[in-house]
Amino acid sequence: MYKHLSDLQNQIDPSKPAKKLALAVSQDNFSLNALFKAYKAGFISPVLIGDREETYHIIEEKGYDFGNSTFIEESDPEKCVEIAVRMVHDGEADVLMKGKVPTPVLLRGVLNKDWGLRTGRLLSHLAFFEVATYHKLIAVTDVAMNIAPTLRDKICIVENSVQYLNTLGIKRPKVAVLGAIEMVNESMQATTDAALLSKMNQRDQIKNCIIDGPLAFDNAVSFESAHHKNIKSEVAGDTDLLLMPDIEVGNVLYKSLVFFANAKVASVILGASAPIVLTSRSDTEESKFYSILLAALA
Ligand code: COD
Repeated sequence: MYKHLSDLQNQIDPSKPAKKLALAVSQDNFSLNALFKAYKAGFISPVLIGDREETYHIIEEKGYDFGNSTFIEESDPEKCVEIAVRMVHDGEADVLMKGKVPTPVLLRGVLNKDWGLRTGRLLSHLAFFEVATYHKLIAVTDVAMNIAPTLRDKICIVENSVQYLNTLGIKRPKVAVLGAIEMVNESMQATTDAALLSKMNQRDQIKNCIIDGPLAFDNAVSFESAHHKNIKSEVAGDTDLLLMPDIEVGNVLYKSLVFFANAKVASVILGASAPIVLTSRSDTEESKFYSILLAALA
């Protein structure tokens, strides 16, 4: 069981070579800070793609030495994305990272039919939160990529996430499918989807996890709340993964945890041919570092 994001660093195998990471639009202070930390820790070898003057201004100001790392000069952000994505597509890099470029621009590059990172699977975003008031790391999906997932999309989102959690050694993660209430209400799509996902899991259509839902947020994360409502569930109060009904709920929860609960967060995009580090501008340097770590572990 992981309690802290820092516990994940023990999963890095120091005997394995560093993963090559392509940073698209490298003139980004926070990304470079986190990347330098990952480079020093030995698990990342960066390729910087961006505006030379602005990137080197940051690097020199901070006194960073990236050794023999490659730098590719390109001042147009969309072209930077294309270069970085193509490198990963062609197997010249193992991980893609967003620098100073809007998320949809990077994602459209990733989804490009000719040189993108499509695999035929749905791509989805997985975030890990370290919250002082919860007894272990809690994963949340999807708060940043899929806007209004259908039932079919939710199956893929759960499968991407469960596969990743299994890789981290969390053998049968407990998945709570969130709704506003814990009863099925046919007027609330989130609750009917949740019930179907639970049944599919019981019938082994979705494997390697335990799914329960609908659960309201309080019963998903608190034994007392679940007990109070007389909910009998293997998941309630001990959730490893929260499945969001849509991007708005997910994004508001993400930001509430960070801004109101002082949570630490790290995230990764799964389902592509390589892991993608897609942090938001407001994420701290520490958060970006742990996101790079998650991608290196994928
Ligand atoms: N996985 C795999 N393929 C996908 C996915 C996905 N998650 N999303 C779209 N596609 C494929 C579609 O099947 C289609 O072939 C093609 O990509 C284009 O699909 P559209 O028309 O839906 O694509 P876009 O370009 O309009 O939108 C894709 C985005 C990922 C850019 C869009 O969904 C988006 O803006 N998501 C939210 C990103 C965001 O702003 N996050 C910030 C929150 S902090």
